[in-house]
Amino acid sequence: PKPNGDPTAMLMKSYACQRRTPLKHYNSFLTEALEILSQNAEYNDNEGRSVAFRRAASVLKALPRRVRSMQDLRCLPCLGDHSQRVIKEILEDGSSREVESTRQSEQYQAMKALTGIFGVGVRTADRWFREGLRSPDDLIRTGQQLNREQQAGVQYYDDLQKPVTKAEADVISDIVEKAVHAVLPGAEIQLMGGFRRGKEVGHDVDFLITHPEEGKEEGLMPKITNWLKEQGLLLYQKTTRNSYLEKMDGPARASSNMDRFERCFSIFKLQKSAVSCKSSSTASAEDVSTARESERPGEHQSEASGWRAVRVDLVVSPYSQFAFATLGWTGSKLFERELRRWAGQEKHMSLSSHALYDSKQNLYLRAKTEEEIFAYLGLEFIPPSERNA
Ligand code: TTP
Ligand code: MN
Ligand code: MN
Ligand code: MN
Repeated sequence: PKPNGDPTAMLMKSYACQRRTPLKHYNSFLTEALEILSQNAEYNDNEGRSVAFRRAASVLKALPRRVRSMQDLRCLPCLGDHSQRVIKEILEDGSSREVESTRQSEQYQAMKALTGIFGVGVRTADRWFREGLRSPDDLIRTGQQLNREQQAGVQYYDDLQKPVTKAEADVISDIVEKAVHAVLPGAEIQLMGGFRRGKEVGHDVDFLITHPEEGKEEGLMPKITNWLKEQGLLLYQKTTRNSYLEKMDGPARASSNMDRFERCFSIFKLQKSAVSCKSSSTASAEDVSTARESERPGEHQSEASGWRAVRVDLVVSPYSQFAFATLGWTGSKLFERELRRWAGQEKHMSLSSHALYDSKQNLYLRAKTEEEIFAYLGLEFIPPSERNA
């Protein structure tokens, strides 16, 4: 091969926000393996290692072809020794022993099951794991103390494990639009997260809501949730109010990228008939007759009923912050993380879902569109469908 090697490899930029990453790519056989190691590092509270594996996987997602030999990886950024070892083993043997033993390990499987419960993070799951608990069943069996969120998480566990389809997301979009317009005509609603990036399934449905007249959006969330409750469409909701202007009150949670919008974590009750009508798919009658008996007492069995539970996130943003909120809520999570790292390390700017601050000029930069924000950051605009880093 020529010393210059593969021209596409030469062009691979090192920040994920500098690259186009489509949803479908050529290297899932490698990225799935690296993402298991990333996930496992997260379960072990090793964030640095977790991000390193995730960045390595992300580079492979951006390649225009399948990796066939280690030669194909020359000149690629973000591939550390450990990731390269794993890739080499998969290319040579078809699988990696480290990945397979992680996948099979009791800790990995239990942490996956426990953190898979709505309202349960790594810390809580790890404490339960060390107490010998392995699954939602174990929590019920041993009568663990659960908060309201976790109770809902256990109650609707099976439903919430099932991927949400685009057809279901579209039905929920119609419902959210109806709710929002009933309480605030003129408000704007935008589908966010994975579905905005073109995913066909997701773990939840995310919405961003605003109103072109600044201030009209204040106090909107309780009105929306009350309307939904009255219609019998909400199984669970927890609203946290906007705290963006209260930053100075308490100690800033420095490394947290949680934003401070008025927001609602909820679980919707979605009628299956509404979805089969809309997507005209073949469904229902047979599904109902094959419903299995409940294995967990007190848990909703979706197969036996005409509805399922779906996780929905609602966020309300003032119009002046809408572009930043849109960028911040589109994801992917790695893409967001890389945008912020780029802003800080390369541009001496600070990006959040609320604003972009320029430390050199000492001022906040205004933006009406995502395109303007990319331009401020000196980045080529990457459309949502290519932010699947
Ligand atoms: P998620 O809904 O968690 O992820 P997703 O939609 O990309 O994927 P999935 O299909 O599994 O649902 O988050 C959506 C975006 O919201 C994500 O890009 C990051 C952003 N976000 C915040 O800005 N603040 C938060 O506190 C959280 C949880 C997410
Ligand atoms: Mn290592
Ligand atoms: Mn989502
Ligand atoms: Mn979400």
